[in-house]
Amino acid sequence: MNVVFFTGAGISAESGLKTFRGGNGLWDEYKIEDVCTPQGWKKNPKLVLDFYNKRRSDCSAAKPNAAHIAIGDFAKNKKFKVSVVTQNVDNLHERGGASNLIHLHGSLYESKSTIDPSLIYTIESDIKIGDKCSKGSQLRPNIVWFGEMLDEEKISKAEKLVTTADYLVIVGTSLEVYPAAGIVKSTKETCQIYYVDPGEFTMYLPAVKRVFLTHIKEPATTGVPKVIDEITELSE
Ligand code: BJW
Repeated sequence: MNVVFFTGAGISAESGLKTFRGGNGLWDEYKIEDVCTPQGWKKNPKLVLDFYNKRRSDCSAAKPNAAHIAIGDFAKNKKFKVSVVTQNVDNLHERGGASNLIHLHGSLYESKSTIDPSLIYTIESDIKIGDKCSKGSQLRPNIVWFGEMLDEEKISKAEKLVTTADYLVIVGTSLEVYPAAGIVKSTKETCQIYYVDPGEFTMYLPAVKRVFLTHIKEPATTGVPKVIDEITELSE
């Protein structure tokens, strides 16, 4: 049985990391165009670096919660092939034990050259103005900003995983940002879809697929373990 988890900022909310949208989200505190676009980077790189340096430091101080850990533990069950496709740039899935993981929007723990996108470096601490790649250009966070293309290999691998999923478990995402959200539409018609999120499911799904959708209107830390128990029972 193939089980794919597709996760967003909401899965890390109970670890203390902010979501983007909704009350008290990051986009209430910062202007998207200032910190999350190539134009913002050109205008004020220091502001962008400060934003991501703070996010990295907040993430390093946070701990994986019961949802990340439940997914990591579930991946050890040999009856299932478990994959995680995340929009998150934090590393809480890795620290919760997940393997077979795709980060669609990049990682807080990588920097990237501004002249050669193939030059990616693992980092633990701040990126500063004056930090350079091996070809001499300023380093930036390896994050996909609005208007930038996602890594084609990652998005097509994610789509393939979703196409073959018997269960798709969507956790903590508003499904507003494309092309990432679009992968939800790649499921086969018999795929059982769970949506674990206290908010509404607003995406259009054709009726043939919608009948297989279950909305667990709960926070991730209670909803995810429930879904995993249900999938385990259904497969016995
Ligand atoms: C809980 C909870 C708890 C709370 N438990 N749940 C098609 C149509 C329209 C627009 C476009 C389109 N295709 C492309 C676009 C443009 C654009 C886009 O999608 N815009 C829309 C917003 C309208 N997309 C892009 O620009 C993408 N690039 C691209 O398409 O390139 C090709 C192209 C280029 C030029 C022109 C056209 C095409 C790139 C998108 C990059 C997104 N980057 C960000 C920031 C970087 C990462 C970072 O800094 O962390 O990624 S934006 C931000 O949104 C971040 C997230 O990964 C992403 C998704 O957010 P997410 O995870 O869903 O969070 P929220 O806050 O929205 O939702 C949280 C949820 O949690 C809520 O539902 C809560 O209820 C829930 N929750 N507590 C469980 N305890």
